[in-house]
Amino acid sequence: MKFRILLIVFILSSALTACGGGAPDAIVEISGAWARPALAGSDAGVYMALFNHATKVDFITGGAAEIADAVELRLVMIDGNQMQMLRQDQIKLPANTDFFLRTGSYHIMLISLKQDLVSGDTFEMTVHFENSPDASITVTVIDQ
Ligand SMILES: [Cu+2]
Repeated sequence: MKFRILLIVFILSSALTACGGGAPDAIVEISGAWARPALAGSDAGVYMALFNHATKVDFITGGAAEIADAVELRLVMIDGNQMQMLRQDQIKLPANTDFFLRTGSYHIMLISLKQDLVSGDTFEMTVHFENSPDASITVTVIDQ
């Protein structure tokens, strides 16, 4: 009898562990997504906080936005007083921790905007990951 109760407890706890307490087993949470004001035809960086809740690394592999011709991953490199943006195939998200896309570092670049980005506006875009489901996010245009 005691053994049976232990067995049930074991099965329940395994089920909870397997699904991470109710969340899918691979999930990246995104918050505070923003972009600077920009004119149609130009490019704009998108910045955000990500939290990889998984127990293994994940990677941002790209994105999609209806308001731009293309979406690329970039890294700003400063060499002396030269600033370069290097295209990245992916951006690594360490397991179970925060990672920030920010100015002067890793970011998502919207290429050739189809519309102006005006302070206070919002737009939708999708971020793709290696292991997690696509994330649909709302980006706020902030003049900062
Ligand atoms: Cu850029």
